[in-house]
Amino acid sequence: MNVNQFKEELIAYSKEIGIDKIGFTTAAPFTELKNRLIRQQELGFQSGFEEPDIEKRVNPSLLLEEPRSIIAIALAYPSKMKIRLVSKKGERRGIFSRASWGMDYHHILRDRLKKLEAFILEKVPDARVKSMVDTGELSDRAVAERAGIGWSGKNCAVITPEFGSYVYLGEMITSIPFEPDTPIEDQCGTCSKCLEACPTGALVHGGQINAQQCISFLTQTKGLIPDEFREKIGNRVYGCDSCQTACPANKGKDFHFHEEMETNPEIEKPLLTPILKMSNREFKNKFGHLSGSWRGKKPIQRNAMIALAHFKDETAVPDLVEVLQNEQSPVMKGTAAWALGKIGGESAYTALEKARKTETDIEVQQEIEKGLRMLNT
Ligand code: B12
Ligand code: SF4
Ligand code: SF4
Repeated sequence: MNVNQFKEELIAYSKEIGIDKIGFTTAAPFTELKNRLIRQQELGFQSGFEEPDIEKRVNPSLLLEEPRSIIAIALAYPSKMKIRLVSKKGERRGIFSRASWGMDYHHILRDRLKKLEAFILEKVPDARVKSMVDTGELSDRAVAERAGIGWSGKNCAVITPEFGSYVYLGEMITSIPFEPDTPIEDQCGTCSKCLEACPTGALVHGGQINAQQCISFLTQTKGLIPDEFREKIGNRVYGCDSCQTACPANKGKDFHFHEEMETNPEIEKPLLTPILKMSNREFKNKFGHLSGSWRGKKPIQRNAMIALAHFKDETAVPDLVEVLQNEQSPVMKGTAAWALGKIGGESAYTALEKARKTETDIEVQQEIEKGLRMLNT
Protein backbone atom coordinates (compact mmCIF):
# COMPACT_ATOMS: atom_id res chain seq x y z
CA MET A 1 0.00 0.00 0.00
CA ASN A 2 1.21 3.50 -0.85
CA VAL A 3 0.46 5.38 2.39
CA ASN A 4 0.72 8.84 0.84
CA GLN A 5 -1.72 7.93 -1.90
CA PHE A 6 -4.06 6.38 0.65
CA LYS A 7 -3.91 9.58 2.69
CA GLU A 8 -5.02 11.55 -0.35
CA GLU A 9 -7.87 9.10 -0.99
CA LEU A 10 -8.94 9.40 2.62
CA ILE A 11 -8.92 13.19 2.45
CA ALA A 12 -11.07 13.10 -0.70
CA TYR A 13 -13.47 10.61 0.92
CA SER A 14 -13.72 12.71 4.09
CA LYS A 15 -15.07 15.60 2.02
CA GLU A 16 -17.67 13.31 0.43
CA ILE A 17 -19.05 12.27 3.82
CA GLY A 18 -19.26 15.76 5.30
CA ILE A 19 -16.04 16.23 7.23
CA ASP A 20 -15.09 19.88 6.87
CA LYS A 21 -11.45 19.62 7.85
CA ILE A 22 -9.11 16.69 8.37
CA GLY A 23 -5.55 16.60 9.68
CA PHE A 24 -2.97 13.95 10.54
CA THR A 25 -0.47 13.68 13.33
CA THR A 26 1.80 11.07 14.85
CA ALA A 27 0.78 8.88 17.77
CA ALA A 28 3.65 10.19 19.90
CA PRO A 29 2.85 11.03 23.53
CA PHE A 30 1.54 14.54 24.28
CA THR A 31 4.32 15.56 26.63
CA GLU A 32 3.57 19.30 26.85
CA LEU A 33 -0.09 18.52 27.53
CA LYS A 34 0.88 16.16 30.35
CA ASN A 35 2.59 18.94 32.31
CA ARG A 36 -0.34 21.18 31.63
CA LEU A 37 -2.87 18.65 32.90
CA ILE A 38 -0.85 18.00 36.06
CA ARG A 39 -0.63 21.76 36.69
CA GLN A 40 -4.39 22.22 36.12
CA GLN A 41 -5.07 19.38 38.56
CA GLU A 42 -2.74 20.87 41.20
CA LEU A 43 -4.42 24.25 40.88
CA GLY A 44 -7.91 22.73 41.13
CA PHE A 45 -8.73 24.25 37.73
CA GLN A 46 -10.19 21.09 36.15
CA SER A 47 -13.90 20.58 35.62
CA GLY A 48 -14.08 16.94 36.68
CA PHE A 49 -15.61 16.01 33.31
CA GLU A 50 -12.19 15.06 31.91
CA GLU A 51 -10.83 11.49 31.87
CA PRO A 52 -9.11 11.28 35.29
CA ASP A 53 -6.16 9.08 34.20
CA ILE A 54 -3.59 11.57 32.85
CA GLU A 55 -1.35 8.81 31.42
CA LYS A 56 -4.23 7.62 29.23
CA ARG A 57 -4.91 11.19 28.14
CA VAL A 58 -1.41 11.76 26.82
CA ASN A 59 -0.32 8.34 25.69
CA PRO A 60 -2.14 6.94 22.62
CA SER A 61 -0.28 3.63 23.00
CA LEU A 62 -2.34 2.97 26.15
CA LEU A 63 -5.49 3.21 24.05
CA LEU A 64 -4.52 1.23 20.92
CA GLU A 65 -1.82 -1.37 20.43
CA GLU A 66 1.15 0.01 18.47
CA PRO A 67 -0.50 3.19 17.21
CA ARG A 68 1.21 4.96 14.31
CA SER A 69 -0.96 8.02 13.64
CA ILE A 70 -3.98 10.03 14.73
CA ILE A 71 -6.51 11.44 12.28
CA ALA A 72 -8.21 14.61 13.54
CA ILE A 73 -11.53 15.79 12.15
CA ALA A 74 -13.47 19.03 12.48
CA LEU A 75 -17.08 19.82 11.57
CA ALA A 76 -18.20 23.44 11.36
CA TYR A 77 -21.42 24.43 13.14
CA PRO A 78 -23.73 27.41 12.70
CA SER A 79 -23.25 30.57 14.75
CA LYS A 80 -26.50 32.20 13.70
CA MET A 81 -30.03 30.82 13.67
CA LYS A 82 -31.64 30.77 10.22
CA ILE A 83 -35.10 31.34 11.66
CA ARG A 84 -35.40 34.52 13.68
CA LEU A 85 -37.88 34.71 16.53
CA VAL A 86 -40.14 37.71 16.64
CA SER A 87 -39.95 38.63 20.30
CA LYS A 88 -43.24 39.31 21.99
CA LYS A 89 -43.60 41.70 24.89
CA GLY A 90 -43.16 40.04 28.25
CA GLU A 91 -41.80 36.78 26.79
CA ARG A 92 -38.68 35.66 28.58
CA ARG A 93 -36.39 33.22 26.86
CA GLY A 94 -33.22 31.37 27.78
CA ILE A 95 -30.42 30.41 25.43
CA PHE A 96 -28.51 27.21 24.78
CA SER A 97 -24.94 27.83 23.62
CA ARG A 98 -24.10 27.18 19.97
CA ALA A 99 -22.40 23.85 20.63
CA SER A 100 -25.82 22.61 21.74
CA TRP A 101 -27.79 23.70 18.70
CA GLY A 102 -29.43 21.00 16.60
CA MET A 103 -28.75 17.30 17.04
CA ASP A 104 -26.17 16.30 19.67
CA TYR A 105 -22.81 16.62 17.88
CA HIS A 106 -21.50 13.38 19.43
CA HIS A 107 -23.88 11.43 17.18
CA ILE A 108 -22.93 13.43 14.09
CA LEU A 109 -19.16 13.12 14.54
CA ARG A 110 -19.38 9.45 15.52
CA ASP A 111 -21.30 8.83 12.30
CA ARG A 112 -18.54 10.49 10.25
CA LEU A 113 -15.79 8.61 12.10
CA LYS A 114 -17.60 5.29 11.62
CA LYS A 115 -17.74 5.91 7.87
CA LEU A 116 -14.08 6.83 7.85
CA GLU A 117 -13.25 3.65 9.80
CA ALA A 118 -15.22 1.53 7.32
CA PHE A 119 -13.35 3.14 4.40
CA ILE A 120 -10.00 2.41 6.03
CA LEU A 121 -10.88 -1.17 6.96
CA GLU A 122 -12.12 -1.92 3.49
CA LYS A 123 -8.77 -0.90 1.99
CA VAL A 124 -6.61 -2.15 4.88
CA PRO A 125 -8.51 -5.01 6.57
CA ASP A 126 -5.86 -5.66 9.21
CA ALA A 127 -5.64 -1.99 10.30
CA ARG A 128 -6.40 -1.14 13.92
CA VAL A 129 -8.53 1.95 14.61
CA LYS A 130 -10.03 3.64 17.66
CA SER A 131 -12.24 6.72 17.37
CA MET A 132 -13.43 9.18 19.97
CA VAL A 133 -15.36 12.43 20.36
CA ASP A 134 -15.36 14.51 23.51
CA THR A 135 -15.93 11.66 25.96
CA GLY A 136 -12.79 9.75 24.96
CA GLU A 137 -9.51 9.81 26.82
CA LEU A 138 -7.54 12.10 24.50
CA SER A 139 -7.64 15.88 24.50
CA ASP A 140 -9.50 16.61 21.25
CA ARG A 141 -7.97 20.09 21.14
CA ALA A 142 -4.39 18.95 21.67
CA VAL A 143 -4.80 16.37 18.87
CA ALA A 144 -6.41 18.90 16.52
CA GLU A 145 -3.73 21.49 17.20
CA ARG A 146 -0.89 19.06 16.51
CA ALA A 147 -2.65 17.79 13.36
CA GLY A 148 -2.82 21.31 11.90
CA ILE A 149 -6.60 21.77 12.24
CA GLY A 150 -6.23 25.11 13.98
CA TRP A 151 -4.26 27.08 16.52
CA SER A 152 -4.87 27.05 20.23
CA GLY A 153 -6.47 30.40 21.07
CA LYS A 154 -6.19 32.46 24.21
CA ASN A 155 -9.85 31.53 24.79
CA CYS A 156 -8.58 27.88 24.92
CA ALA A 157 -10.50 26.99 21.72
CA VAL A 158 -8.95 25.45 18.65
CA ILE A 159 -9.47 28.10 15.99
CA THR A 160 -9.46 27.18 12.30
CA PRO A 161 -8.64 29.90 9.78
CA GLU A 162 -11.61 28.71 7.63
CA PHE A 163 -14.42 28.28 10.17
CA GLY A 164 -13.18 30.10 13.25
CA SER A 165 -13.61 28.22 16.53
CA TYR A 166 -17.16 27.07 15.79
CA VAL A 167 -16.00 23.55 15.02
CA TYR A 168 -16.59 20.25 16.78
CA LEU A 169 -13.56 18.02 17.08
CA GLY A 170 -13.00 14.28 17.03
CA GLU A 171 -10.21 11.84 16.24
CA MET A 172 -9.18 8.33 15.30
CA ILE A 173 -6.02 6.60 16.45
CA THR A 174 -4.77 4.24 13.73
CA SER A 175 -2.07 1.66 13.12
CA ILE A 176 -1.28 3.20 9.71
CA PRO A 177 1.83 5.41 9.53
CA PHE A 178 0.26 8.42 7.77
CA GLU A 179 2.57 11.38 7.11
CA PRO A 180 1.85 14.04 9.78
CA ASP A 181 0.63 17.53 8.84
CA THR A 182 2.21 20.74 10.10
CA PRO A 183 0.60 22.68 12.96
CA ILE A 184 -0.79 26.14 12.21
CA GLU A 185 0.93 29.16 13.67
CA ASP A 186 -0.70 31.01 16.53
CA GLN A 187 -2.69 33.93 15.15
CA CYS A 188 -3.91 35.56 18.37
CA GLY A 189 -1.01 38.02 18.43
CA THR A 190 -1.56 40.90 20.85
CA CYS A 191 -5.36 40.47 20.89
CA SER A 192 -6.95 39.66 24.26
CA LYS A 193 -10.62 40.32 23.54
CA CYS A 194 -11.73 36.93 24.89
CA LEU A 195 -10.10 37.53 28.26
CA GLU A 196 -11.85 40.87 28.53
CA ALA A 197 -15.20 39.38 27.44
CA CYS A 198 -15.26 36.48 29.92
CA PRO A 199 -17.93 37.43 32.50
CA THR A 200 -16.32 35.57 35.41
CA GLY A 201 -12.57 35.90 34.81
CA ALA A 202 -12.39 32.14 34.20
CA LEU A 203 -9.69 32.70 31.59
CA VAL A 204 -6.97 33.33 34.13
CA HIS A 205 -4.28 33.72 31.45
CA GLY A 206 -4.33 33.44 27.69
CA GLY A 207 -4.87 29.71 27.02
CA GLN A 208 -5.50 28.79 30.65
CA ILE A 209 -8.93 28.31 32.19
CA ASN A 210 -10.15 27.80 35.70
CA ALA A 211 -13.05 25.55 34.74
CA GLN A 212 -14.62 25.94 38.18
CA GLN A 213 -15.32 29.59 37.33
CA CYS A 214 -16.44 29.01 33.76
CA ILE A 215 -20.15 29.62 33.15
CA SER A 216 -20.23 26.75 30.69
CA PHE A 217 -19.12 24.43 33.50
CA LEU A 218 -21.41 25.99 36.10
CA THR A 219 -24.50 25.50 33.92
CA GLN A 220 -23.61 21.79 33.74
CA THR A 221 -23.28 21.20 37.49
CA LYS A 222 -26.03 19.66 39.59
CA GLY A 223 -25.72 21.55 42.88
CA LEU A 224 -26.54 25.10 43.90
CA ILE A 225 -24.64 27.65 41.81
CA PRO A 226 -22.22 29.60 44.06
CA ASP A 227 -23.66 33.05 44.86
CA GLU A 228 -20.96 35.07 43.11
CA PHE A 229 -21.77 33.51 39.72
CA ARG A 230 -25.57 33.53 39.72
CA GLU A 231 -26.04 37.00 38.30
CA LYS A 232 -23.32 36.42 35.72
CA ILE A 233 -25.13 33.46 34.20
CA GLY A 234 -27.74 35.81 32.73
CA ASN A 235 -30.22 33.89 30.59
CA ARG A 236 -27.86 31.04 29.64
CA VAL A 237 -29.62 27.76 30.31
CA TYR A 238 -26.68 25.75 28.96
CA GLY A 239 -23.08 26.64 28.08
CA CYS A 240 -21.51 29.98 27.30
CA ASP A 241 -20.20 31.51 24.10
CA SER A 242 -18.87 34.89 25.25
CA CYS A 243 -15.16 34.14 24.67
CA GLN A 244 -16.00 32.97 21.16
CA THR A 245 -18.43 35.69 20.09
CA ALA A 246 -15.82 38.26 21.15
CA CYS A 247 -13.15 36.64 18.98
CA PRO A 248 -12.24 38.48 15.75
CA ALA A 249 -11.39 35.14 14.11
CA ASN A 250 -15.11 34.26 14.33
CA LYS A 251 -16.29 37.46 12.67
CA GLY A 252 -18.66 36.62 9.81
CA LYS A 253 -18.22 32.88 10.40
CA ASP A 254 -21.56 31.08 10.14
CA PHE A 255 -21.66 27.77 8.32
CA HIS A 256 -24.69 25.64 7.59
CA PHE A 257 -23.10 22.55 6.05
CA HIS A 258 -24.96 19.94 8.10
CA GLU A 259 -28.72 19.64 8.09
CA GLU A 260 -28.66 17.90 11.51
CA MET A 261 -27.13 21.00 13.08
CA GLU A 262 -29.95 23.35 12.08
CA THR A 263 -31.80 25.00 14.91
CA ASN A 264 -35.37 25.47 16.00
CA PRO A 265 -35.35 28.68 18.06
CA GLU A 266 -38.36 27.48 20.05
CA ILE A 267 -36.01 24.79 21.37
CA GLU A 268 -32.60 26.45 21.62
CA LYS A 269 -34.05 29.81 22.73
CA PRO A 270 -36.86 28.38 24.85
CA LEU A 271 -39.48 30.21 26.84
CA LEU A 272 -38.37 30.01 30.44
CA THR A 273 -41.46 29.52 32.61
CA PRO A 274 -42.75 26.36 30.84
CA ILE A 275 -39.39 24.70 31.61
CA LEU A 276 -40.14 24.82 35.34
CA LYS A 277 -43.24 22.66 34.97
CA MET A 278 -41.94 20.11 32.48
CA SER A 279 -42.38 16.40 33.16
CA ASN A 280 -39.42 14.12 32.38
CA ARG A 281 -41.16 12.99 29.21
CA GLU A 282 -41.82 16.56 28.04
CA PHE A 283 -38.20 17.45 28.73
CA LYS A 284 -36.96 14.47 26.75
CA ASN A 285 -39.28 15.23 23.84
CA LYS A 286 -38.24 18.85 23.62
CA PHE A 287 -34.56 18.85 24.60
CA GLY A 288 -33.50 15.18 24.57
CA HIS A 289 -31.72 15.42 21.19
CA LEU A 290 -29.51 18.35 22.29
CA SER A 291 -25.99 17.83 23.64
CA GLY A 292 -27.02 20.30 26.34
CA SER A 293 -29.47 17.83 27.85
CA TRP A 294 -26.79 15.36 28.95
CA ARG A 295 -27.09 16.26 32.64
CA GLY A 296 -30.86 15.84 32.61
CA LYS A 297 -33.78 18.11 33.44
CA LYS A 298 -32.92 19.58 36.83
CA PRO A 299 -29.80 21.63 35.92
CA ILE A 300 -31.69 23.22 33.01
CA GLN A 301 -34.63 24.01 35.32
CA ARG A 302 -32.29 25.48 37.91
CA ASN A 303 -30.65 27.64 35.22
CA ALA A 304 -34.06 28.70 33.92
CA MET A 305 -34.94 29.99 37.42
CA ILE A 306 -31.68 31.95 37.55
CA ALA A 307 -32.54 33.42 34.13
CA LEU A 308 -36.03 34.41 35.34
CA ALA A 309 -34.39 36.14 38.32
CA HIS A 310 -32.04 37.88 35.89
CA PHE A 311 -35.06 39.26 34.00
CA LYS A 312 -36.86 40.04 37.28
CA ASP A 313 -39.90 38.45 35.68
CA GLU A 314 -42.81 39.00 38.08
CA THR A 315 -45.13 36.78 36.04
CA ALA A 316 -42.89 33.84 37.02
CA VAL A 317 -43.55 34.28 40.76
CA PRO A 318 -46.48 31.79 41.02
CA ASP A 319 -44.41 29.10 39.25
CA LEU A 320 -41.40 29.77 41.46
CA VAL A 321 -43.61 29.60 44.55
CA GLU A 322 -44.86 26.24 43.36
CA VAL A 323 -41.30 24.97 43.02
CA LEU A 324 -40.46 26.24 46.50
CA GLN A 325 -43.51 24.54 47.99
CA ASN A 326 -43.76 21.30 46.06
CA GLU A 327 -40.30 20.28 44.81
CA GLN A 328 -38.29 17.61 46.62
CA SER A 329 -34.83 18.68 45.50
CA PRO A 330 -33.10 21.19 47.83
CA VAL A 331 -31.23 22.65 44.82
CA MET A 332 -34.50 23.41 43.05
CA LYS A 333 -36.20 24.78 46.16
CA GLY A 334 -33.17 26.82 47.17
CA THR A 335 -32.76 28.36 43.73
CA ALA A 336 -36.49 29.17 43.62
CA ALA A 337 -36.19 30.92 47.01
CA TRP A 338 -33.24 32.97 45.81
CA ALA A 339 -35.01 33.84 42.54
CA LEU A 340 -38.11 34.96 44.46
CA GLY A 341 -35.94 37.25 46.58
CA LYS A 342 -34.38 38.71 43.44
CA ILE A 343 -37.70 39.33 41.71
CA GLY A 344 -39.47 40.62 44.80
CA GLY A 345 -43.07 41.69 45.37
CA GLU A 346 -45.77 40.91 47.92
CA SER A 347 -46.49 37.30 46.96
CA ALA A 348 -42.78 36.43 46.77
CA TYR A 349 -42.37 37.81 50.28
CA THR A 350 -45.40 35.93 51.64
CA ALA A 351 -44.20 32.65 50.10
CA LEU A 352 -40.70 33.05 51.52
CA GLU A 353 -42.04 33.90 54.99
CA LYS A 354 -44.31 30.86 54.87
CA ALA A 355 -41.52 28.55 53.71
CA ARG A 356 -39.22 29.90 56.43
CA LYS A 357 -41.52 28.46 59.10
CA THR A 358 -41.66 24.93 57.72
CA GLU A 359 -38.43 24.31 55.80
CA THR A 360 -36.12 21.75 57.42
CA ASP A 361 -33.25 21.52 54.92
CA ILE A 362 -30.32 23.72 55.96
CA GLU A 363 -29.28 24.67 52.41
CA VAL A 364 -32.82 25.69 51.50
CA GLN A 365 -33.20 27.60 54.76
CA GLN A 366 -30.07 29.58 53.87
CA GLU A 367 -31.46 30.43 50.43
CA ILE A 368 -34.78 31.51 51.97
CA GLU A 369 -32.90 33.84 54.34
CA LYS A 370 -30.92 35.23 51.40
CA GLY A 371 -34.15 35.80 49.51
CA LEU A 372 -35.75 37.59 52.46
CA ARG A 373 -32.65 39.73 52.99
CA MET A 374 -32.83 40.85 49.35
CA LEU A 375 -36.49 41.79 49.85
CA ASN A 376 -35.78 43.72 53.01
CA THR A 377 -33.01 45.87 51.52
C1 B12 B 1 -13.58 19.33 30.15
C2 B12 B 1 -14.11 20.09 28.95
C3 B12 B 1 -14.68 21.32 29.19
C4 B12 B 1 -14.58 22.03 30.53
C5 B12 B 1 -13.15 22.63 30.63
C6 B12 B 1 -12.74 23.44 29.38
C7 B12 B 1 -11.24 23.62 29.18
N1 B12 B 1 -10.90 24.71 28.51
O1 B12 B 1 -10.43 22.81 29.60
C8 B12 B 1 -15.75 23.06 30.42
C9 B12 B 1 -17.02 22.45 30.98
C10 B12 B 1 -15.50 24.41 31.11
C11 B12 B 1 -15.88 23.18 28.91
C12 B12 B 1 -16.43 24.26 28.28
C13 B12 B 1 -16.51 24.40 26.90
N2 B12 B 1 -16.27 23.44 25.98
CO1 B12 B 1 -15.53 21.76 26.40
N3 B12 B 1 -14.55 20.09 26.63
C14 B12 B 1 -13.99 19.54 27.66
C15 B12 B 1 -13.26 18.25 27.27
C16 B12 B 1 -14.12 17.05 27.67
C17 B12 B 1 -11.85 18.08 27.87
C18 B12 B 1 -10.99 19.36 27.81
C19 B12 B 1 -9.68 19.24 28.54
O2 B12 B 1 -9.13 18.18 28.65
N4 B12 B 1 -9.17 20.37 29.05
C20 B12 B 1 -7.91 20.42 29.74
C21 B12 B 1 -7.00 21.44 29.04
C22 B12 B 1 -5.76 21.67 29.93
O3 B12 B 1 -6.55 20.89 27.81
P1 B12 B 1 -7.24 21.16 26.37
O4 B12 B 1 -7.97 22.43 26.38
O5 B12 B 1 -7.97 19.93 25.95
O6 B12 B 1 -5.94 21.25 25.42
C23 B12 B 1 -5.23 22.48 25.21
C24 B12 B 1 -4.41 22.96 26.38
O7 B12 B 1 -3.93 21.84 27.09
C25 B12 B 1 -3.31 23.73 25.67
N5 B12 B 1 -2.00 23.65 26.33
C26 B12 B 1 -1.28 22.56 26.56
N6 B12 B 1 -0.13 22.92 27.18
C27 B12 B 1 -0.14 24.24 27.29
C28 B12 B 1 0.81 25.10 27.82
C29 B12 B 1 0.56 26.48 27.79
C30 B12 B 1 1.56 27.39 28.37
C31 B12 B 1 -0.66 26.98 27.22
C32 B12 B 1 -0.94 28.43 27.15
C33 B12 B 1 -1.62 26.08 26.69
C34 B12 B 1 -1.33 24.72 26.74
O8 B12 B 1 -3.17 23.15 24.37
C35 B12 B 1 -4.20 22.23 24.14
C36 B12 B 1 -4.77 22.46 22.75
O9 B12 B 1 -5.42 23.69 22.61
C37 B12 B 1 -13.16 18.42 25.71
C38 B12 B 1 -13.24 17.12 24.91
C39 B12 B 1 -11.95 16.34 24.98
N7 B12 B 1 -12.03 15.07 25.25
O10 B12 B 1 -10.88 16.90 24.81
C40 B12 B 1 -14.33 19.39 25.37
C41 B12 B 1 -14.09 20.46 24.31
C42 B12 B 1 -12.77 21.11 24.58
N8 B12 B 1 -15.19 21.48 24.57
C43 B12 B 1 -15.59 22.04 23.53
C44 B12 B 1 -16.51 23.12 23.56
C45 B12 B 1 -17.21 23.46 22.26
C46 B12 B 1 -16.73 23.83 24.75
C47 B12 B 1 -17.49 25.17 24.90
C48 B12 B 1 -17.30 26.16 23.77
C49 B12 B 1 -19.00 24.82 25.06
C50 B12 B 1 -19.88 26.01 25.34
N9 B12 B 1 -20.26 26.79 24.32
O11 B12 B 1 -20.26 26.23 26.47
C51 B12 B 1 -16.92 25.69 26.24
C52 B12 B 1 -15.67 26.58 26.02
C53 B12 B 1 -14.95 26.95 27.30
C54 B12 B 1 -13.49 27.32 27.03
N10 B12 B 1 -13.19 28.59 26.87
O12 B12 B 1 -12.65 26.41 26.96
C55 B12 B 1 -14.95 21.51 22.26
C56 B12 B 1 -13.92 22.52 21.73
C57 B12 B 1 -13.93 22.74 20.23
C58 B12 B 1 -12.88 23.74 19.81
N11 B12 B 1 -13.05 24.27 18.63
O13 B12 B 1 -11.93 24.02 20.52
C59 B12 B 1 -14.33 20.14 22.79
C60 B12 B 1 -13.02 19.74 22.10
C61 B12 B 1 -15.40 19.06 22.55
C62 B12 B 1 -15.42 18.61 21.10
N12 B12 B 1 -15.09 17.37 20.86
O14 B12 B 1 -15.73 19.34 20.18
N13 B12 B 1 -15.35 22.09 28.28
S1 SF4 C 1 -17.19 29.94 28.14
FE1 SF4 C 1 -17.86 31.89 29.10
S2 SF4 C 1 -17.26 31.77 31.27
FE2 SF4 C 1 -16.18 30.10 30.15
S3 SF4 C 1 -14.19 30.99 29.63
FE3 SF4 C 1 -15.52 31.42 27.89
S4 SF4 C 1 -16.45 33.45 28.32
FE4 SF4 C 1 -15.53 32.70 30.22
S1 SF4 D 1 -10.31 36.88 21.02
FE1 SF4 D 1 -8.26 37.38 20.26
S2 SF4 D 1 -6.89 36.49 21.81
FE2 SF4 D 1 -8.88 35.55 22.12
S3 SF4 D 1 -8.79 33.68 20.94
FE3 SF4 D 1 -9.68 35.24 19.60
S4 SF4 D 1 -7.93 36.08 18.47
FE4 SF4 D 1 -7.10 34.95 20.21
